Amino acid sequence: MTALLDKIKLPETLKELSSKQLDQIADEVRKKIISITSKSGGHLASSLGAVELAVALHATFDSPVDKIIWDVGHQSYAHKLLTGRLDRFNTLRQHGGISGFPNAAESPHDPFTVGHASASISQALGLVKARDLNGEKHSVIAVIGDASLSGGLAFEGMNNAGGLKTNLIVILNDNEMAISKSVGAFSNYLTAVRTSNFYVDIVGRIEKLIRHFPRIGTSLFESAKKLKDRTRQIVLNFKVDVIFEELGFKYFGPINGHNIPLLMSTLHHAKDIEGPILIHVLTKKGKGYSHAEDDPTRFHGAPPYYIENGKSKTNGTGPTYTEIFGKTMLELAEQNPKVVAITAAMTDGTGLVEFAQKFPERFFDVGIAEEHAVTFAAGLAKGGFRPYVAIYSTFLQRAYDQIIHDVCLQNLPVVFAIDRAGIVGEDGATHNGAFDMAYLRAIPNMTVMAPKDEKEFQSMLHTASEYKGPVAIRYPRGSGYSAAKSSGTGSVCIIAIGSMVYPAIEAAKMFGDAFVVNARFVKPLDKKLILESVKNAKQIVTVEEGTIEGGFGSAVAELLEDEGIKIPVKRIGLPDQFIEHGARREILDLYGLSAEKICQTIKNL
Ligand SMILES: Cc1ncc(C[n+]2csc(CCOP(=O)(O)OP(=O)(O)O)c2C)c(N)n1
Repeated sequence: MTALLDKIKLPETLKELSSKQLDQIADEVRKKIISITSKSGGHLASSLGAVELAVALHATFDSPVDKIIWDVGHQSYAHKLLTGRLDRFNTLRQHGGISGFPNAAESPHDPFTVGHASASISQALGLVKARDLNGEKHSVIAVIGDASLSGGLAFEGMNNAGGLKTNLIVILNDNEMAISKSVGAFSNYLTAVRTSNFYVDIVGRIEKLIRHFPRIGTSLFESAKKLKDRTRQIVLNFKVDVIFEELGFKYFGPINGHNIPLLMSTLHHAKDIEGPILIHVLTKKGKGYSHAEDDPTRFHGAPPYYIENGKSKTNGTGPTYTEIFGKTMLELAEQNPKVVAITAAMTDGTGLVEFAQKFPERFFDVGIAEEHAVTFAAGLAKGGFRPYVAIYSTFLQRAYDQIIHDVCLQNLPVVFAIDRAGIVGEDGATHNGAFDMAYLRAIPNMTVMAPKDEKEFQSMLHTASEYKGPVAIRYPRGSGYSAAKSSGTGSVCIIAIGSMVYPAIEAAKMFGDAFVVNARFVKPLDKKLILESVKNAKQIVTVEEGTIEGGFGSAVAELLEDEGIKIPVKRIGLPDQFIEHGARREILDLYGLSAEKICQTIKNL
């Protein structure tokens, strides 16, 4: 039921509500998030943890004049519900529906379209400086999770902000979790801050006091403020050094991130303070839905589920590429003591949970730090190890210079296991792995492969363990084909790569007069195979699940041009645009990458 939510004009009216009514709003928002994600799937646990924070922010600030930036943005469902998207929220993550992440095209309340971690502070600081230069006065707020704060970009932003000394509010939403447990020294440091019991107790008392008087008078508020400042001082002097103060931020916290009056009083206070501020709020991932509280990792990004018992509604298909990767890594590690695995805060997502348990010494979760992950792998390779760096295609974009400078220039045997290459589906534009073939094939020394099915994937992973230089293996989301067979004869030669080999085979069958070449390599191209295959063709068609600009098809066209072959080439791939969210199958069909559409394109030639 959304009795109150439905009635009021959002977000403006939130300011007129009593604290009891705001609690009711939070409750209704929470129920809505659970009811919709149980059908659509989505980022439930993080969003539930940020409900009160979103209510307090919108009840305090004037979005969209004041700018609220949610880091990553997977936790922004409450923000969406409070900023004009209640009616359409039932379309969450569906094609043409509400995006699962902040999206500037969707609402003026979303300053940026986002999905990658650790960018909010830099984005906010840019807006802050633009505000100052324009002579404007509004507030700019970045909300960043404890794990996202550990990304290098966040530190770069803080470093700059602390130096510039202008008004910026950073809210550290600390739930001690990334997708799984937060890792690293910074996470340990935050634990030390959190467990400064003396301060927490005092804050608890202030909370109680304020709760008692929802519309507190100035004097009470002022004394609470003084008390808090004094307490903070004690923490500073006797408990832990608050690192944020050293970085030029005024630090407030830690405070209970589920207490709306306390959040609001702190935010009001923050509005009037000069310079950069960091408010440290403690939240619980999955708050208010017991199954998500108990298993926040599974409910970080969950498929549709039954509300009553939290069980997933989707039946497992065949083994996913991710699972095959995890299983093959165990084999490789058993065979070769030099094999090590690296993930950037995605142990579950990349299929490395079992590896981490079986080979804890040879497993490294480096946090949300893709750049570091790659350069760290370079060091391990230099030291005689065979690192497999498992990173989703979209997040590997972060580490481009590290791939070039630290791995390829040194020609080190680092294996890049690039999961979610191609269309990811419901997560949309920020998460699609559209560019890896184009961006990797430009780098000297790099070998880029893509398997057509599970078997080939396994053998590529094995081959990579013996290879002398850097290797990238890109594979799509979901399950593979057990063993797709290339086939046929005809006047059209379809040269397909990876996930598109099987649809190409289907298309060739439908068309009748075509045959398929499984290219396997994006770089170097299997020149002999391709030249041999196109010898008698009247038309060449390339198919890839990646951008058409400079991708696999471009590589084939360049090869044919270099060899003086004049057969026309039609390249089928993702168009030169950011591809929106929707079910993977639906999006592939929409952009011409289903068997039917590939066949249609060939017919049209
Ligand atoms: C650059 C980048 N790497 C990895 C991810 C995948 N990812 C999405 S959310 C998340 C964890 C975020 O944790 P935190 O910032 O603490 O927020 P919480 O979900 O706990 O609220 C990760 C690793 C990402 N979005 N961006």
